[in-house]
Amino acid sequence: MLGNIFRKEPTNPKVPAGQSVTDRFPIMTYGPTPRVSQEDFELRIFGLAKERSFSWRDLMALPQTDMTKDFHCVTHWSKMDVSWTGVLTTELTKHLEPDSSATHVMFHCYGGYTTNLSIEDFLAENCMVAHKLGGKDIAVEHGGPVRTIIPHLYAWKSAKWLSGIEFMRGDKPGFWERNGYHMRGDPFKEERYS
Ligand SMILES: Nc1nc2c(c(=O)[nH]1)N[C@H]1C(S)=C(S)[C@@H](COP(=O)(O)O)O[C@H]1N2
Ligand SMILES: [Mo]
Repeated sequence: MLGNIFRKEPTNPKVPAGQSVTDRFPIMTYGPTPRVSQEDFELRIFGLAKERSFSWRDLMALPQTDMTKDFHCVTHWSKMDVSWTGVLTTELTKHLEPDSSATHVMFHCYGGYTTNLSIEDFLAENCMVAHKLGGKDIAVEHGGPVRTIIPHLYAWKSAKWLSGIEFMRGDKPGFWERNGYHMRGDPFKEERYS
């Protein structure tokens, strides 16, 4: 049919421009995979907030949330409907005392990876410190025991092997942001590189 030559494929509005959906769950890790047991895991809160730390048990004692969200990697793949369980950042922050001057956070990871977020993005709906993927402990390759999930931004903001949350005054680039990635990374605005 002639009309079809110019007709665009129907597009799913949940898939951002420039992304292709995959049914696999690729593993995207820069450098070696850090191995941390649940027993040794510690999440340290520092910078412009009262210093404290959460053990695995501390984290499990907080209210838990299940959510299913799409996962968009800047390297052009998206995995739809991934199910995570963990503690919402809004819930976690009820137990923190950030200084009113804090405007951004840096996620720190076992192995040295970092990534930055504004406080608004950190506390956005559905942002989570996650420990279950599809109802099971997150496999080490996917960031277990504990990673963040920031579903409204590209997946490099979803830090695997989380070890710390630093509250900061002003923004500072994390690992990929220092290497040319966008400071914010909204997939629906294609904020891939700066
Ligand atoms: N600590 C750490 N976190 C990380 C990364 C990494 O290399 N190290 N890669 C990021 C990138 S680019 C993506 S796409 C997602 C990939 O998560 P996955 O390996 O579970 O698919 O993790 C993000 N978090
Ligand atoms: Mo990525």
